[in-house]
Amino acid sequence: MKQPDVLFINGPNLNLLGKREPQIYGSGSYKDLCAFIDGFCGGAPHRIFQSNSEGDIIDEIQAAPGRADGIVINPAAYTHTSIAIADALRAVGIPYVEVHLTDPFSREPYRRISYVSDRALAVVTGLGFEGYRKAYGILTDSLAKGAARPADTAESSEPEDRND
Ligand code: CA2
Repeated sequence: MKQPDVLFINGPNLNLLGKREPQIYGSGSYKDLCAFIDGFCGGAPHRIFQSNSEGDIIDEIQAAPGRADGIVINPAAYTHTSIAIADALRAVGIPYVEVHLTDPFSREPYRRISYVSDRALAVVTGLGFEGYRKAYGILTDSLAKGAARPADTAESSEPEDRND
């Protein structure tokens, strides 16, 4: 069977990993995280995307149908604020797993809400980099068992690049 193509999305400030607050987020850099992801994906197709901009993350999610079979997303602080990112994930209908380096739900009260959790296949928290491997395993196992893929959820074949 074809190996699933997985899109990893990392939200704002994760590019600072290793440079600030190592006591919270660990000492590994963002480059180290990308190398870790590349390592456990082996030869399987994947793409890693990071942005500090909510709109760019939404554009990446909207571009995913036809390119990715599943998404592993750490929306970072947008987890707790962005109905727009949650709407984009819901709109494209691609299976996704939410991952966090820390356990935001046991931190400050303002981190206890996630707008993306309710539709996630799973939410992986508190495992540092290892959480990405766990999230990838959950996602790929679920895809192998037939979790909905973009083609399965598409309701029409209307042109996609119109703005009207
Ligand atoms: O634990 C996680 O993965 C978070 O998604 C990280 C977010 C935070 O807002 C969420 O509540 C939980 C913050 C990412 C910022 O990463 C930094 C890394 C180094 C230095 C400063 C921030």
